[in-house]
Amino acid sequence: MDSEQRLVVVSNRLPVTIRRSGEEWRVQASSGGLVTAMDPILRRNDGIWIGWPGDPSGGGDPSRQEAIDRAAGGRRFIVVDLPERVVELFYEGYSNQAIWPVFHYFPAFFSYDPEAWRAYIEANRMFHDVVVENARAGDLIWVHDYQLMLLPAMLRQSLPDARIGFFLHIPFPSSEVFRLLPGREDLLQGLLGADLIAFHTHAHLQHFRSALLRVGGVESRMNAVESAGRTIRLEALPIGIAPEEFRGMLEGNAQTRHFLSEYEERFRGRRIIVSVDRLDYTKGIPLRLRTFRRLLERNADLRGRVTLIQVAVPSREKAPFYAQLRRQVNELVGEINGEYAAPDWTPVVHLNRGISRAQLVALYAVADIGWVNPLRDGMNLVAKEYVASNRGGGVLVLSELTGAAEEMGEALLVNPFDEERTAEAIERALDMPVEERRDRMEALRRRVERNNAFAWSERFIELVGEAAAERARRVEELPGQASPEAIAASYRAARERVLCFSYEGTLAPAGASRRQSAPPPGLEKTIARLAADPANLVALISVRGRADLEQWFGGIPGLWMAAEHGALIRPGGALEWRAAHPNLSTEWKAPVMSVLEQFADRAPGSVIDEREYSVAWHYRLSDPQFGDWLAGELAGFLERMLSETQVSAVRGHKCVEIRPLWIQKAQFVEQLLEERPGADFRFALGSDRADEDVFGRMGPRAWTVRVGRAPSSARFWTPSPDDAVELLRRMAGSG
Ligand code: GDG
Repeated sequence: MDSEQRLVVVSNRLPVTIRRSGEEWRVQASSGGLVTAMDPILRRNDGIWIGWPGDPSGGGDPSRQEAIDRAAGGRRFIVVDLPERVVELFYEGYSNQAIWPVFHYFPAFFSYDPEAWRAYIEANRMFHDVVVENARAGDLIWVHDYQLMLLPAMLRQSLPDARIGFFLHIPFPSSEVFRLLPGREDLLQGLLGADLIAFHTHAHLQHFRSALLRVGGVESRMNAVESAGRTIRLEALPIGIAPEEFRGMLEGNAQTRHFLSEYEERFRGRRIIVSVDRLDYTKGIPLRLRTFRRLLERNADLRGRVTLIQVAVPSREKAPFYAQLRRQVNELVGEINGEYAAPDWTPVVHLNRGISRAQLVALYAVADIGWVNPLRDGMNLVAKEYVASNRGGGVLVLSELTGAAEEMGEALLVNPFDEERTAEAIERALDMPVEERRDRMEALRRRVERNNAFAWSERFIELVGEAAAERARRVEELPGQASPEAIAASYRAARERVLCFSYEGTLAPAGASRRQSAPPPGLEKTIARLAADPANLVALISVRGRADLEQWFGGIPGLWMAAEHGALIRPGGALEWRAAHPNLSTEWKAPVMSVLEQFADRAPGSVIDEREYSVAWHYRLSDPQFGDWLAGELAGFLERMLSETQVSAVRGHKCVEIRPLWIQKAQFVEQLLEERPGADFRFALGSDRADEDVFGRMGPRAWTVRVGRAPSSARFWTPSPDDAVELLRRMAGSG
């Protein structure tokens, strides 16, 4: 990052816990994957970190900030004070009892309380307020994790130009599971406020895209999605660690070296297996213990020779299931040790507490096996830390249900639910020849070093920068918002006018049937008023057939109408319709209809709309993913089938249109302009790709307005068909 760009990290927890102890404030570093990854980056980037300090009771005491600043050592921490009730409902409630279990595929552990959902919104709002208060122009705001999924959109509202990135540290589940969550649409919309949304793996990213489509109805591309006129970049960016810290501690830290020699001495002649986790039901601790018991059961020779050292840091102790897990783990450890321990050997050394970093690194270094067993994990940093601390002789046994497994193929990958084969993998690791161990470890080590935390964060920051710059460029290219006053004033001042409106999606809803796209109340009257002014030439272009247009607008004298995209035209003042082209062959329709019928049968909810010169297949109500896939198949099939004809199949929004090549809206517009060559007010309203031609033909000084904000050759935009109708009303009222 260059020097004037400041990094603002926002996460639920600050990397420190601050508690009052008598008159004093105690500041203690906290552990966990996010802290491990972000702390070195913050130190490098001279940034600020905004988060909750882990204690609800400190708000308003200035001495607290002093204590934090003293402990921060050059970093800047800014506190979000969350009231106790909010912490309970937002953090322990919706975050940890709804999102956490659902995102980790534990729907049975999921519970929902509407009160907790409201607190989640409230807490995100509180984070928003603190960020907005502290943000400076040019900051890059990096929002972390599942507790703050609404924050990007809240920030986008208040800071429309801010550069915002979001990283999800936990898995994003299949849309089938994601949809269990009440609040799911809001979570998706919340994320879409960012410039970049990143996940650990491509699988998580694909699940997110599928949730966007199936839950949010939002289509996306492989690495981008459009929302509210912005392009949001999507990426898979596996997090790394700072490997040199581990090596540095092993080489130069006196404490670490002290523990190392102590452990080497204590476990001499024994093989060591190490595992380190937060005590969480996703980490697979009971399954590991059962597997270890099985290992001892079937290998009498390992008894007395292998020790499992298990560090399980207590976590979320107030939440249900965690106390139960703790009991279960203690019981299993008791059973195994009770059954197999000898006076000079304890099979499982279980530490139900955090240990110092120096101890941790020394343990990693002495361990013959690092055993990482989660039932689901976004990434898992312990696997990488074990590799970074290993001296070449160890073996990593890694659950394939972690994000880390995607990058760590040289580990022995296991399915933790399959106790038998996992036990076999441990046996294999224990027996593995030293060369193989070294080769595998070396390949892993190289990758852990290369894909480190700095490379990860630099890439993230770079991508947010790119995406934000692209957004800024597009904002400049986007049409400006239409001002009804300015348009009405220009209308009033003009002597002769041409007004041309597309219909579906512009003045009325786009629908597959006549009923769905019936005109909104009052539209006919407004158009009639405009058409009644002899200075005006007013025209309407629709997808629908002539009968519908006749019925809706046929009574308006002087109105020009084009049906079926311009295939049939009724000039102003005429009573008859005429085809826009002499070549009226419709022989192609019968074979096309029979193909369409087959496709419609395959996609429940889809409908065929047959008109005189064109046909469309709509699948708005069908399964979106299947519908899109089938539309691709259909368009491809028809393209081959119609290759020798003057007819083409075009994919539109949730539909495939089949129509002769000679049908073009722009020709109709040409005709209108020829009718009124002296018009000093030209106005066009449209909303889809075909309308771009219309805007182009109207000329550079015309009032061209697109409904919906998106890149367009129109000069202006207006939000919805209702606003477009309102615009016409303003003109009609000012003539
Ligand atoms: C989330 C995602 C993702 C653990 N015990 C001690 C200790 N630790 C440190 C480890 C490691 C960190 O805590 C745990 O990180 P994980 O990645 O294993 O797991 P989560 O906390 O669940 O993290 C995870 C991560 O975010 C990052 O994106 O990988 O999938 O769930 O750094 O070393 N540190 C010390 N003493 C301990 O007793 N000092």
